[in-house]
Amino acid sequence: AHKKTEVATRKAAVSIKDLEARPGYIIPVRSLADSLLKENSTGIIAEFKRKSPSKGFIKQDANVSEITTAYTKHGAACLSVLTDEHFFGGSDEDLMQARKNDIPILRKDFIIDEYQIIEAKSIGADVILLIAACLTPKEVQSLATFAASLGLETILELHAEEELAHICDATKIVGINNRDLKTFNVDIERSLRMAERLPADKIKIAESGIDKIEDILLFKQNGFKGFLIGEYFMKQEDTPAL
Ligand code: IGP
Repeated sequence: AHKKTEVATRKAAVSIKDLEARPGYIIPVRSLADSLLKENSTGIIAEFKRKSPSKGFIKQDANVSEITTAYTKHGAACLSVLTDEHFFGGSDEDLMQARKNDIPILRKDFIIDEYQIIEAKSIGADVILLIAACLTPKEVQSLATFAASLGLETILELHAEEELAHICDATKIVGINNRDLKTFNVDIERSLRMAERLPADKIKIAESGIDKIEDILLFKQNGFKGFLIGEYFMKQEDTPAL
C-alpha cells in the first residue's frame, strides 16, 4: 500500500515522456543471464544497501561509488542497488552512481507498476526484480513481458512452494529468497528443496543470508548460477582495495 502511494506521487510529478528522455534510455542494456552463464563467472551479485528492515543501519554513510567500484574490480558478476527509500534508505541516485561500472545492475525495489520499470530503464538499470509475494501470476507475466519489451531482464523472486505458479515463459531467471520476508528467518535447506521443483531451463539464483563460501559451494552443487549477497559485504570494515 505504501508503494502504491509513493508511485502515484512520482507518476504525477514526472511524465513517462520525461523518463524516456533520460540518459538511461539510450545506453545499451547488459545481460545478467549472459554474465552468469559465462564460463569463469563468479556468479556473485553484490548488493549495495545502507540499511534493511531486519538489521536497521548496516552502514549509514556508505559511499556507493567506492563500494560498487570495488565490487566490480573484485569480480562481481552483477551489482544490485536498493532504490527503495522507505525500508532500505536507497535512491535512484545511488543506482545512477553505480552505473559507471561496466557490469549489469539490478534495480532492487518493490515493483508493482509498469511506471517503475520505465524508471528503472531511465536510470540505467539492466535487470528488475519481481517479488511473487507482492504480485499475482498474471501481474508477473505482464510486468516481465513489459520489461523484456524495453530490453530489461527480470529476476522473479520466490520464497514459498505455492509461488511456483508465478513462473512463466517471460521469467527465465528465478531467485529463491532464503529469508522469509515476514519473520526474517533464513533457511537454506528450504531453498534447496524448492530449487528441485523449478523447471530445468530456469537460471537459479540464491538470495539472502549468504555469509560463507560453504553456502555458495552448496548452492553451486545444486545447480545455482547466481548468489545475491548484501549484508555480509556491507558490514565489512574495509572496502576492498581499489
Ligand atoms: C541480500 P543479504 O542477507 O545478503 O543482505 O540479502 C538480498 O537477498 C536481500 O536484500 C533481498 C531483498 C529482497 C531486499 C532479497 N530480496 C527484496 C529488498 C527486497
